[in-house]
Amino acid sequence: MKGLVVSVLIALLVFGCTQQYAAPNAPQAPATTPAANSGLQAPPAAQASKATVGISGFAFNPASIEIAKGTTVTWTNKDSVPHSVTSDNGAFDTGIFQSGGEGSYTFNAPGTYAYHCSVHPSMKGTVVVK
Ligand SMILES: [Cu+2]
Repeated sequence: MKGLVVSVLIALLVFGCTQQYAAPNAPQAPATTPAANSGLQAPPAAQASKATVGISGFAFNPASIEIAKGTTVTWTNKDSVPHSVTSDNGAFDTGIFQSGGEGSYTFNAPGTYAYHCSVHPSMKGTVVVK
């Protein structure tokens, strides 16, 4: 009896595996272009530059940063209260994010972007995009 149970279990295991591998009859994506071009290293479409600004002690740190256009800036809230990163002229707004949260924005146009925290307007910072 015990041997039968083991046999059934093995049969189930084998069947389960076989079925798993045999079942997908889905059309395979044609492995054309990526493999064919594998020798060519395409240049990164856009340099996904990143920068980070911490928020602690009710201050942006660093308060002013200079970045290349196309850079995504991420602000990380290290305080115990919510903050936001809100453009002074309405160009962008991360919305309010909680302690431990973060907000980000990608700057695609050169310029000087002054911002503040909508919860604490005395908190100010600047992003200079070259
Ligand atoms: Cu704040």
